Amino acid sequence: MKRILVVGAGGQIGTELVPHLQKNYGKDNVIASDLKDEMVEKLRGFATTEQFDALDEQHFAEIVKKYKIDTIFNLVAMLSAAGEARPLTAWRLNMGALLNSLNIAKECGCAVFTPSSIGVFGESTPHNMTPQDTIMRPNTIYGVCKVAGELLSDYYFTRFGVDTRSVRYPGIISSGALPGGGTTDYAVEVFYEVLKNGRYTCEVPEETYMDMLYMPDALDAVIQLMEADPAKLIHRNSFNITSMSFNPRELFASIAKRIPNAVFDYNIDLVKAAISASWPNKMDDSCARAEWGWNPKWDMEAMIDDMLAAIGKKLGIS
Ligand code: AKB
Repeated sequence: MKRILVVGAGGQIGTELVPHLQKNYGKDNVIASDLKDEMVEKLRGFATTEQFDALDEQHFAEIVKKYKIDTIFNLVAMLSAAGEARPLTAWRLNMGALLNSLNIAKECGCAVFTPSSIGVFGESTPHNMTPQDTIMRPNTIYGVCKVAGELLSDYYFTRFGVDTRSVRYPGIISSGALPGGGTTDYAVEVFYEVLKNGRYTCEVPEETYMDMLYMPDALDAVIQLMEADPAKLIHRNSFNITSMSFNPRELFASIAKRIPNAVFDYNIDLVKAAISASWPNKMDDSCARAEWGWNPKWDMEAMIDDMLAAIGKKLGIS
């Protein structure tokens, strides 16, 4: 990976992945793109930036050729809860951006990284120590797109030799850009709300376990996987990865140890409740560990300390 294009770079992952890639591969070798004006404006502050619609294959291909790109990071996605409000738009966006990435990669000889998600799993999947290879029958459009995307990416690898690789991200917790439209967003929102207002109302039921990952581990995973020796990869699309699993009650109890006056209550969103109940409680990520050395560093307690410090600073509170 020497010449990198990050598509959909203005979101939660992209705004931190771009600087991380710049640090590892050089500032001039990373191009950040997005469709929305405000995202492009934000990216312009620290990266070479292009504005285009990932659904416009011709424009997308022109950018890949213009910068002699050899690796595409396709981060374009409508997330799980937002997708349920607009399923057809979610399908067109999520699958269209992936299909264009794969076709352009085939034409231009690029590698492709597209995040998959715990959203590939559903009610019939084993919920505890969810295996790498197991039942994938999601009941969200987001999950349907991610399962189709994994299959399509493997197909482009076996049929056309495109170097496609991916991880199944759990909820990603970060202090940079906010996530939007996801079921796991509560685990980020809570930090802003308790620091600003001293309270948080959660839309996910208090006993629902989900896997989570702190952003520094999520970023390391991308580089480790993309740099991994292809001969060692038994799987490609996509690897289970996780570093912590908790439910809202446990997370809030740990935050309350640091902020004793914080108040937590619940106003359950039925869509998020159904989605979160269908996802794993905890995944088995041993294949990622064995095949490319996945070894996350952050647990829940360390993550909470870091998030409170980072967001407190951002809000000018501490
Ligand atoms: C979501 O909640 O939709 C995402 C995900 C787990 O893929 N954060």
